[in-house]
Amino acid sequence: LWPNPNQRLKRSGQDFSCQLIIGLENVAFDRAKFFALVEKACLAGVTVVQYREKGVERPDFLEQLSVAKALKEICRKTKTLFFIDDNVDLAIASGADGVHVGQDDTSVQSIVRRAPELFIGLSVSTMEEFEASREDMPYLAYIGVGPVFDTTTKKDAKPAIGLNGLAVLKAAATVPVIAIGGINEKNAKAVYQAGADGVAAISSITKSKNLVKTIQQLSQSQEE
Ligand code: TZP
Ligand code: MG
Repeated sequence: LWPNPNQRLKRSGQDFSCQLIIGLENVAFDRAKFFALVEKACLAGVTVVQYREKGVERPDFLEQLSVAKALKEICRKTKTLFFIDDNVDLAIASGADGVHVGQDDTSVQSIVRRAPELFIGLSVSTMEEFEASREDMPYLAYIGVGPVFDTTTKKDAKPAIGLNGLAVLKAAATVPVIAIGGINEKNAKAVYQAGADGVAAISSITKSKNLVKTIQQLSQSQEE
């Protein structure tokens, strides 16, 4: 598995700090709204778009591929990183920059073997999961840590870990920590104060009434 291309890319200074996670179900399958929202969010300063289809009504692979290719084009134009949730085939086929996986998805090691050029993000909810993923760390662009707060968006979300849980995982982490779960304009500051290097959000962005302001607040970093 060595040398590690992800580490090489990581050193080129990519910014994973403000991630919009979105699928068609998050905008009630309104495609016009979906693409307009993503483009506006990219222009407003989102640094990563992660395409994630989870619902029972989710489009089939070919339809997801056409959506993903259109998203990739928006991201290319706006210099935004483009990730796919879970699906390594879709990430490869759409020319994505990265793939985000959970603890029960395709293993990090197998992604590195198959598509060494992809950035990889991994969800970590507990210290136990962190310990179990230690050997993956050198291959990761970031870990997604949470849910920090209660979320209604992910039906099978694990229990919220709170700001303390986030701080504990940040203290152990050797890669950027991207906080997720119930993060919004109001609590983002506390999330950064607890040690997050960045945030990922679905509802606070997709339901925002003022995208520019929301993304400004989600992007605030520790130096403020
Ligand atoms: N993983 C952990 S919580 C979550 C995911 C995908 C959902 C985040 O959605 P929201 O609306 O930002 O709480
Ligand atoms: Mg997953």
